[in-house]
Parts: sequence; structure tokens; C-alpha cells
Amino acid sequence: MPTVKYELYYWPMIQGRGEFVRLALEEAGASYVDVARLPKGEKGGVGAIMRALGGELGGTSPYAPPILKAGKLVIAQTANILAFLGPRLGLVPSDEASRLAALQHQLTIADLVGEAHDTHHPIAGSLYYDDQKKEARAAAKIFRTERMPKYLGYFESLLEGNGRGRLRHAVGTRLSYVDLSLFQVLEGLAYAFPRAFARVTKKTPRLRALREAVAERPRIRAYLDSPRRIPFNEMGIFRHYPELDG
Ligand SMILES: N[C@@H](CCC(=O)N[C@@H](CS)C(=O)NCC(=O)O)C(=O)O
Repeated sequence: MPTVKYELYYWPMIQGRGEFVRLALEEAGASYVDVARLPKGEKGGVGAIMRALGGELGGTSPYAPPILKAGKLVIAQTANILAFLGPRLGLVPSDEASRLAALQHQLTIADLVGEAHDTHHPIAGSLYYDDQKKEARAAAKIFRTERMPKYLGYFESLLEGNGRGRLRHAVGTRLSYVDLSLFQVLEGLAYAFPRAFARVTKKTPRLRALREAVAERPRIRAYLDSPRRIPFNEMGIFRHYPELDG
């Protein structure tokens, strides 16, 4: 397969959904440019995303970032991008059933990510957090006590039923992009809801082991320790507001 230089278009100040793509590219040691993180003078910044949304990259017009350009292909929707990259980066098994399973799990992760975001913006993303604090408290309570345990319990059973040994994977017997995304979701939930996360993950030893193992993969470790990894903050999907952690 020819070497492709990938271009990622994603908001430069947050991990957000772009991080799921960054982790896959980093784990594979792929050559990529995080375009919006380049200076404006090098055609970076938010302007790069606006141009991409305006159709300047060609291909099918994307609705929202993350957007990946690979040669002439322009691909949006996080799960779709990962389904494209998975085989190219060796991050998914080759059989059809495994690829479908990986995409299915990635879409479930997308649902979880959407719900995590809606804890701090339950009414609208266009309103300030301060304008929806009361509703956010109510949404976060349900998320912490019902939804997070249900999602993490589901993924724990998935790992439990797949293989042997302490470290298990979401799909097949090797690391896939789904494992990287699970790592990211666990990192995000631990940041946003440290108390609830500690409580819920007492019951999910497989997820805890996977999180630790992914963090120690050499390329991921190097990435996490580098300035390329944007710290979690209160502009992203996973935000730490102590009042939402019960
Ligand atoms: N389902 C899409 C969601 C994309 C999305 O919501 N992107 C956010 C940033 S994380 C955005 O910029 N949304 C703008 C909007 O929805 O108007 C995906 O998984 O990629």
C-alpha cells in the first residue's frame, strides 16, 4: 500500500472527537499533519476547518470535524474515519465480521461520547454552561448513576467474553482502534467525573487493565508525554465541573 500523508482537520484547542483519530494515527506511527494546529501563516488555525467545511478539500462535503483527507479522499464522521483507517493502519482484523464488530463498537462509543457531552450542555451546545447549570446537574446525575455504569458494564462484558488472560481486547486478540477509543473514553470520564468513575470502575477490572496497557504502549506513551497531546480542558467534550460529579 503506498504511503499516504494524512491531513486531520479538527478544532486546535481541544482533544474532542479528533482525539480518537489522533490516537489511531499515533499508535500506527502514521505520517499526518494536524492542519488546524499549524500557524495561520501556514494555512492552519480555525480557518483551515472553515475552509474544509466550505468544501475546499473537494470530495463529499463534510458536516462537522473531525475530517480526514487521505490523498483525494475526504472523510468525515469519527467512526467512519476509523473504519477507513483501521485496515490501512493495521488496527482492525481483516475479516468482515470483525470489521463490522469494530464499527459497531465505535458507534456505541460515539453514543457514549454524545451523552457525556450532553451532561454539561443538556439544552443546547450554543448556550453557555452557566445558562443550563440546573439542567446539567440533573442530566449528570442520570449519566453517573445509570448511563455510565450501563455503558462501561457493557464494554466490560465485551472484554470479558473475548479471549483469555488479564489483558483482553474489544475485537479479536490484538489491539484495534476500538481499544484506543475505549482508552480515550476512560481517560475522559476519569477527568470529568473522578468520583463517579472511581466508583463505577471498581466493577470493571478488564477496562482498567486495558486503559493501563494502552497508556504504556510505546508510541501512545510518547504521544501522551508530548505537546501534541492537548490537555483536557473545559472547552472540550469531557469537562470537569465538580458539581456534576455528585
Ligand atoms: N457524529 C459526528 C459528530 C461531529 C461533531 O459533533 N463535531 C463537533 C466537534 S466534536 C462539531 O464541531 N460540531 C459542530 C456542529 O455540530 O454544529 C462524529 O462522530 O464525528
